[in-house]
Amino acid sequence: MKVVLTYGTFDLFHYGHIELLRRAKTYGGRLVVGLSTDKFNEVKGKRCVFSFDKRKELLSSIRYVDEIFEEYSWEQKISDVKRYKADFFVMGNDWGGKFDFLKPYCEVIYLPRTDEISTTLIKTLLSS
Ligand code: C2G
Repeated sequence: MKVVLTYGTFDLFHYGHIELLRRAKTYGGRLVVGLSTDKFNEVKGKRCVFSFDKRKELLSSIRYVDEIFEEYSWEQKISDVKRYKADFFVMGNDWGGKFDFLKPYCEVIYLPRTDEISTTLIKTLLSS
């Protein structure tokens, strides 16, 4: 069974996230998601509305997702690919090229983003 690996914050979960997870799952039978911890989101400069536990609870209700683990640093991906024996690493193309260092370990795929929706847009609409 092919294993697919992806990462994200998945705050204010929306169908752009679902579309990414749905398409990622088409590459293999098992989709494993590295969910950014609250601490790592600070490193990423992202202020989250929902805590890691809430974001994990929501993500684990998505049928495409088979396993969730903590993403706590930029440096953990190579060991994650090895640990989960990932065949594919899939991210939205806003990350295009950024994770090519994983190419020796698995196939790296950047999928088109779902542009009409974003967490930033939702936050803007909520604050207006
Ligand atoms: N995404 C998308 N379309 C959107 C919004 C997000 O395809 N409208 C994709 C992103 O490209 C990413 C995934 O959904 O692949 C999760 O998005 P975020 O939660 O914003 O994740 P991000 O903050 O980009 O964190 O180490 C990688 C990072 O953890 C990625």
